[in-house]
Amino acid sequence: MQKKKAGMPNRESWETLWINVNIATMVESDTDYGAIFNGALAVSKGKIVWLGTMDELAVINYSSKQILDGKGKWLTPGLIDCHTHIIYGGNRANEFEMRLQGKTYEEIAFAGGGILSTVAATRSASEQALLASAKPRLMALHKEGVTTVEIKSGYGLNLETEIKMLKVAQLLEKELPVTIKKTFLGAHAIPIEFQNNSQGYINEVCHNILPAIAEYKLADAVDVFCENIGFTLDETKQVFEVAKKLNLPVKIHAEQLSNMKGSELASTYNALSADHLEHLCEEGVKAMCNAKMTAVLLPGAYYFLRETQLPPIELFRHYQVPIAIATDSNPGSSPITSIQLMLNMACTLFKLTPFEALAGVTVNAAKVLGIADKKGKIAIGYDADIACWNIEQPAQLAYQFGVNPLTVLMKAGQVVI
Ligand code: DI6
Ligand code: FE
Repeated sequence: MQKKKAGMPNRESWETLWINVNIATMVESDTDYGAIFNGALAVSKGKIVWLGTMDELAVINYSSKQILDGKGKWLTPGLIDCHTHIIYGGNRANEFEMRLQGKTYEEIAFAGGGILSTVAATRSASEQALLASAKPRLMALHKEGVTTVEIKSGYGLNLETEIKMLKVAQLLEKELPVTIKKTFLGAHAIPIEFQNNSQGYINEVCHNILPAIAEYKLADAVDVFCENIGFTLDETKQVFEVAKKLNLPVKIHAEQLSNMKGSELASTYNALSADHLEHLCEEGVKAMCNAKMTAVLLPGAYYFLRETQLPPIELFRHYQVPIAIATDSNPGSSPITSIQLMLNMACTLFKLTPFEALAGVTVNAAKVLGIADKKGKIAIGYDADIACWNIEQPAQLAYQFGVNPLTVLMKAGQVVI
């Protein structure tokens, strides 16, 4: 440690300094948004190294290579979409039309459409074709301030195609300045070759596909679609047991269409999150609270499937289960690539406050991805993934939809938009 000589404070030397900004730090505090008004923020080597008010900055001896004058705009953490399925072949506009004529999502799935039709299109698509169709989806999210995205596999349902999907996810990270977290969702549907033999497919997932994915280090987490059109509790448990042995954290698609108690099962594996949750009961909320899980709510799927059963928001608040919000971007139940629309829908459809909605795509979304120690907040030592918005108050991010107020996006300390 260098000693400070009296009267000669050390000179701080920074790479980039934001000045004249209001900052929604999203650091837990009694103040909404953890706001710093008329603030400044310094970045070096991809990290946030200083933040405070302009008055505090005025008494510091500093230099900065680059100065960005925010002129009163707002900074938030770069947004995090913690639940997506953006890599897939084809589209399901025909099923959308069928649903408008009265068929339900479940009926279409039981008749061999739904996820399985996307599986067929994904199996026959080349790696390059999947990359080319996923990139504009990721770009659409990125242009709205997203700097971290979780992407699930699950439209391959065999080793070859699950690997292909996860490799495309890896490639996307090289194409755009977005951190990608990859989730293996092999237990998404029962593939045609295992029709009426779900246990046979679960054996394949547990003994062949998942161990290989883990060996190739292609996944950061393991997800299961626990549902009447997906997998039973017992089948889910078998997959979680293997994930546990392989040291991979788990999460679950649960209680979307029915209450199968998937969230409670997931809580016994200290799952990162349970996602959807429209049909979750109080016991499930308590179990999630005890296991410190996060609830991921997906208003896009609720909207697109014209669901009417609301997730138990009041219970999440009561038991202090953190709430994350994500697009669930996928071809069947949420063909949506707008995180800003999700902020709006989280408030209009689920009655979250604009603050809760923003926490859902920052601090709480980071928890879901196991990166809460470096992303999702504006705090010293955190990654300098920062969005600058042309708004007068943070509630505008959820209030309006259609005009994109993003003016600058910084990823790991570099201005990328
Ligand atoms: N729940 C969902 O919302 C997506 N997968 C899942 O398990 C929907 C997948 C699809 O319909 O293609
Ligand atoms: Fe999903």
